[in-house]
Amino acid sequence: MDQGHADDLIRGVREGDVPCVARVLSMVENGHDLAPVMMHDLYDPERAGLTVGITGPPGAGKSTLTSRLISHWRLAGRKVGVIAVDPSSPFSGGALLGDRLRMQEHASDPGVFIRSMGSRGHLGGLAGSTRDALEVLAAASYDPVLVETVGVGQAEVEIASLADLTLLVLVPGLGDEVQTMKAGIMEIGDMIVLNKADRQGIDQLESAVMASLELISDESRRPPVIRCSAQTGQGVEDLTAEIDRFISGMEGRAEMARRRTSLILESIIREKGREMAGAVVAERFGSVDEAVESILRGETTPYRIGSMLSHYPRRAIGE
Ligand SMILES: Nc1nc2c(ncn2[C@@H]2O[C@H](COP(=O)(O)OP(=O)(O)OP(=O)(O)O)[C@@H](O)[C@H]2O)c(=O)[nH]1
Ligand SMILES: [Mg+2]
Repeated sequence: MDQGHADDLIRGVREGDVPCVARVLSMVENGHDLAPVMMHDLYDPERAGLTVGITGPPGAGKSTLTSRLISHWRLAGRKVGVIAVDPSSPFSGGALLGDRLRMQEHASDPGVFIRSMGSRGHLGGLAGSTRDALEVLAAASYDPVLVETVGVGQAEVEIASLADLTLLVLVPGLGDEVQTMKAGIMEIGDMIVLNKADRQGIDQLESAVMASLELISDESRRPPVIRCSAQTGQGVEDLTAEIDRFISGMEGRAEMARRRTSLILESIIREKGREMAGAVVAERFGSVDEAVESILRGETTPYRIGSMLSHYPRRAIGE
């Protein structure tokens, strides 16, 4: 593909042409040579669209909630994008089975674009592709773009946190749900959604969450907590109202543009840092495994390799 064709695709994305959007997403996912050029052209830090990350433990009702949110914004006449990310799945492109089921009612709506992304065994890559996919869909005027990640591991949280606003979905009966929160999970969400409010145990969950939030000493940094039932729809309006409030509460667009740009740049620095360091190790030793063998033979240490990386291409300590 040449630059001319890339320009056509970029124009297509800006016009909201669905096949073009799908094509560009595939290029991003597959690490096509022209992907960075396209992203460079499409990136607009002050874009109007909002991206919303939805994360939480398996089965918390994230997809059901996503489906509710889609309905809400469709009624308001907005085009909605959805990216479903499952790091444990090698599949991508088509919707994952469960998500397809849960969001079926929207599958034939031309105003809704749903895309699944799997890891293909490369977690860092997945965060990068999701980050870029959010920008592509926003450039195609999907607003909001929702990104659902399965699970609350570091990778999933990193991915959901790439969005402008992150919802952490919790449910009654997580056992000692506060366990996970102790691991700092309360700091993930800009908003905490207590889903399955139609179930027993919702009061206990709320008390536990509130107690953990009290550990955040700066009250203004405590995320709002909203009860809802994605199944019955109860409380979903409160959630969408809170989301609207969140957006207007940020000191205008400028703050959001700065926060987003900083997240994206940090993510690219992490990704490229890993890539560059990996390439240097590969150049010197052949592979990480061979570097390990070299260390075991007493030829070097992990620290000297580290020093080599920080001084590359200059000389490292002791060389
Ligand atoms: N009672 C009740 N059940 C719900 C509610 N929301 C979702 N469920 C049910 O919980 C189950 C899991 O819902 P999903 O929406 O697939 O949950 P998820 O978090 O997307 O699950 P994964 O993507 O597999 O992590 C389904 O059987 C839903 O019908 C709710 O508010 N109340
Ligand atoms: Mg799901």
